[in-house]
Amino acid sequence: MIDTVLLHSEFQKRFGREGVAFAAPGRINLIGEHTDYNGGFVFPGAVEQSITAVVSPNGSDKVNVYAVDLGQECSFRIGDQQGPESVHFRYVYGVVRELIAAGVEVRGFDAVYGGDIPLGAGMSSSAALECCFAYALNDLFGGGRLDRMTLARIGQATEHKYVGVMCGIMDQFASMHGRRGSLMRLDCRSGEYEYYPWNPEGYKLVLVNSRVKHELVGSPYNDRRRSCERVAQLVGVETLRDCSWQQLESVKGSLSDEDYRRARYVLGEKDRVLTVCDALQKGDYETVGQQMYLTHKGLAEDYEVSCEEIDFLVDEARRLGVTGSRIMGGGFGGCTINLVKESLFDGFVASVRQSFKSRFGIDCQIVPVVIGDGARRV
Ligand code: GAF
Repeated sequence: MIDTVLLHSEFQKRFGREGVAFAAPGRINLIGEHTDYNGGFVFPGAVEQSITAVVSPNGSDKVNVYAVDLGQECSFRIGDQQGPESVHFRYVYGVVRELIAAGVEVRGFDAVYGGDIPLGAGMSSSAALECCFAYALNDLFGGGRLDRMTLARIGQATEHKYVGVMCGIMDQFASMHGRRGSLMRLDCRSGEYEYYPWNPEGYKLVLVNSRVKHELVGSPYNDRRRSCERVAQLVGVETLRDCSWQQLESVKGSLSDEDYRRARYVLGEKDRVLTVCDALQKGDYETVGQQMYLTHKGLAEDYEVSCEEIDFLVDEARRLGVTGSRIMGGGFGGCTINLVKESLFDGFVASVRQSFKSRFGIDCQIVPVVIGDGARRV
């Protein structure tokens, strides 16, 4: 987590008084990728890397925020109908507007924020930013009235209406509901979820960040969602969660090859999530890992959200005996998530660093995974 002392002192320097600190984390996802907006299951966990904000009401109708990591500031009035142009600050603006629409009387405030979630790595730094402000403003102006799921939906609505990414609920859900040491299985159709203690004896999870910038704003992410919606409509179901293999085959002739392959990936991923849940109950991490590789194959070949650098990282993982590896998150760059036997861990990290550097001339970033808590006052 970023040094809160530093944020407090920056706040004091800029605004001449004390503020209150809040944090919300990024996330990993073990399996269940691009299933959330298809009404399916996801298996995320919050991580320790977070966005932290020091916030205090200022008695006016003006919001003044300063992003330490960017060295940029922004001001807008609460009633402003347009909001800032910079995408980064639109996350804060959107959360303010959505909280007001949900009945929280947000007034002017000052804030300083920063974080340690690698940007563009597919670890949901934008969801963490939304959740941090949603949690903080609901606490300061709403007496904590809105529950965590409502706050997660406020973050998601911000992406949809103010940023233009038609994301599912996984990232904001994970950032709001994370619990130290546990992954969560969320049914994105019903909103029901369960905590799964994550203690894979003899194995470790580690992310390898390709540093290929993953950017969902303006990316083909929305096209993937539209493909799925077209297929669901043709089959006559609300989402692909309710589409069987038979139903998909029955409409194959009326689908473009691309839409067919997108839906084929989603149906396969639904099955894989259930296989992984079953394997986890039995402590069978080898099966978990095999399913991760299969997810990667589907994401690369059918869903087409991988890239050369990420495919290289997954191939290297396989070559080095890693139990499971795949691209994580929305895709188009970012990280791989790897399930590695402890005995192979050091060798894997050293080899992948070296081979990635010699192939692409880039230092990949190794990000150890520690499953942490969700949004909170700190
Ligand atoms: C991104 C989105 F924000 C999530 O909602 C989810 O669809 C994910 O991509 C893919 O599983 O992180």
